[in-house]
Amino acid sequence: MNSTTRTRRKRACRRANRPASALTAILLGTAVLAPTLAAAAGGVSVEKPWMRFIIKARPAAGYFTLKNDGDSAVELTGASSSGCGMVMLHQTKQVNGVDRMMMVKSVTVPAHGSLSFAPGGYHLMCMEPQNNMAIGASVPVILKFANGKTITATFPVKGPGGM
Ligand SMILES: [Cu+2]
Repeated sequence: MNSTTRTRRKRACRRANRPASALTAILLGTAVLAPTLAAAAGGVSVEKPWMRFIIKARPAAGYFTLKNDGDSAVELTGASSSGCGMVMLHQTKQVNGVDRMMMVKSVTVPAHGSLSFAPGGYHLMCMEPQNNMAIGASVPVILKFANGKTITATFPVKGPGGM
């Protein structure tokens, strides 16, 4: 990857992960009522997964809540998806009032705890949306943990506003 490509991706990435608008916040409220898609692996489950997709030329972002009902902490170390080309773990942080995205190597969910991947914070960065990434469709995402376990969850694909 040359530096021009990298810069372009970084910019696109920031756009794809803009903080939720007021409208999104309202829509997320209704999403709580949607059926929970969960796949347990050692007491760990994925709740309310979704992909925020804009257009194919821009990275999409994956959001969900990781719930750990187990007695020990779990460490998410990566993800992959047939809908994404490449998936990275990212975190958006506000620096001097500006949103900046950074790569994270892993994310730990404490025992009997949960962690949300949500607009403005942690997210899966789906670098190259594929043809199966379309609003109304779903893509499978495999979450990988430090203990060698994986969870495959179905992520419904929604537009920028969460619909
Ligand atoms: Cu990102």
